[in-house]
This record gives sequence, C-alpha cells and structure tokens, in this order.
Amino acid sequence: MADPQILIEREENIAILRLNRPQALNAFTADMLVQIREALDRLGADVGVRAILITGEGRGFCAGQDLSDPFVAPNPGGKPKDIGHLIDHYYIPMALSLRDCRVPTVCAVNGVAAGAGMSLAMGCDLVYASDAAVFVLGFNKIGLIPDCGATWLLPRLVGRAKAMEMALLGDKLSATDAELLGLVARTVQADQLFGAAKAAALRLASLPTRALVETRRLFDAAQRSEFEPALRAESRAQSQLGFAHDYSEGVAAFMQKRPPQFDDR
Ligand code: T3D
Repeated sequence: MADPQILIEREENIAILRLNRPQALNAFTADMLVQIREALDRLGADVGVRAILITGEGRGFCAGQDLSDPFVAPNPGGKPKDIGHLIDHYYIPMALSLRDCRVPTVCAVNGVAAGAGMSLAMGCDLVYASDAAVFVLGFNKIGLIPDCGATWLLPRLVGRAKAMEMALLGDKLSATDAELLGLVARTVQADQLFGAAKAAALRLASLPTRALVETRRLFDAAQRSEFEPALRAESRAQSQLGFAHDYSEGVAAFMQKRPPQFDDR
C-alpha cells in the first residue's frame, strides 16, 4: 500500500500534521490537498484539539504543486489541462479551511517552502522556520502567478516592494531574511525547530481558543476596513466573547491569583 501523504499524531491537546512525500519535498498532489483540508476540518471540530502544528517530513517543508501529478501534467501529445479546476476544487478549499480553522495553527517550516507550499506556511497563525529553511515563490519560472493566497498574504506580510521582487524575480529568501522581513515570526536552529514549534502550539492550546481565532479573523477583516468599522467589529466580537466561560474564568483566575483553566471551544 502507498505511504499516506499526510500523517496525523496527537500529543496532549494538540494535533501534529506532517506532509509526507519526502521523496518530492512534500509537493502537493490533488489527493494530498483533499487530505489536508479534511484533516483541518476534522481536527478543528474536535473539542479535544486546541492547536494544530503543521510541518514536513524529510529535508523539505513543501515544494508546492507536484508538477508530475496527472492533474497538471499535460496530456500525451502536450495538450494542456485546465489548472483552474485544480485551484478551484483543491487549493481554494484547503486555503479556506486553514484560514477559517477553529483552532490556532502553527507552521514549523523545516526546509524549502516553494510555490503553494510557501502559501501554506504563510496561511498559518504562527510561523517558525528552521535556519535551514528557504522560501521561494517560483511561479514565475513556470509561467504562473502566485496562488493559494500568496497574492493576498505576501504583500501584507513583507510589503509590496519585497513581495514584487520575490514574485517577479523568484529568488530564494533565507530564513534569517524571512524573519527580518516579517514573513516568519521566528527562526530557530534546525535541531530545535520542532521543539520550539510544539512548545508554541502547547502554549496556544492553553489559551482561550475562541479569542485567538477571533483575533485572526479580525486582523484579516481589518485589512479591508476603515478604522471606525474595525472598532465596531472589535466591539461586536468582544461582546460575544464577554458571554463566554473563558472570559469569566480568565478574570476569576486573575483575581484569585491562580493559573486559568480555559476550556471553551
Ligand atoms: O499547475 C499548477 O502548477 C497549478 C498549481 C500551482 C501551485 C504551485 O505550487 S506552482 C509551483 C510548483 N512548484 C515549483 O515550481 C517548485 C519546483 N521545485 C523547485 O524549484 C526545487 O525543487 C526547490 C527549489 C523546491 C528545491 O530545490 P532542491 O535543489 O533543494 O531540490 P531538487 O533536487 O530540485 O528536488 C528534490 C526532488 O524533489 C527531485 O526529485 P528527484 O530528482 O530526487 O527524483 C525533484 O524533482 C522533486 N521535486 C521538487 N519539487 C517538485 C518535485 N517533484 C514534483 N513537483 C515539484 N514541485
């Protein structure tokens, strides 16, 4: 039987999702995109899971679309395929499941993140990179535009000038430069990456999940909003969260000088 294209483990109250095609630097197949989306939806709905950590097996994180996948490889005779179908039915659902995930997500970028693999990393809430990681869009080299959310995410993270340089010239960015530019939150020595990312996921898992997920949603919504609508959106979210148990628990724990036990999902 073929190796599973993703691996899922549970540790305490976090789930670890590993991209598992190391022979192709974990390049995405259509099947794999479905498996990732289904895993994000299933784990996000599981009340026992309070954070998801995504990483890659082997020396790469993810080389983007597998260019030999029958979904994209030209038909015999060179007749091209409609890759818009792949984007609409596989990439967009996966990108939305990630961005709307009901728990915080952490990405441990253990090696090269290319094409849509870079988009996957950028779509996570916390991105930690190994000092051996490199980031490259690479779409320009195959005549495509950055996708899977990269046109939205990258300029917001690093600014238009650097995003344009990365997209048009397609040069590789080191993890150190990625941290300086704000593409990743932290660069960690390769042998300490998984431990650091897991510790971050466990910390997130101990915090009030709904408030964290609302924070992500409001940060994203505020990008498209004027100042006053952003203030009003904050007020509506705060009002909802104020009715939740995690708020009473957080305040009670503060007053009683004890650690809080958050359990809303
Ligand atoms: O149709 C569509 O494409 C629509 C979808 C768009 C979404 C996208 O993500 S498009 C972007 C697709 N990705 C790329 O263009 C990246 C292609 N890969 C590379 O440029 C390089 O492999 C890397 C910069 C990522 C890493 O370089 P390096 O030197 O560290 O490794 P390598 O030797 O090139 O690759 C190692 C193996 O992985 C190699 O296989 P082999 O020779 O050992 O059997 C290579 O063929 C394989 N591999 C790497 N990337 C892909 C791949 N196989 C299939 N698809 C890949 N994307």
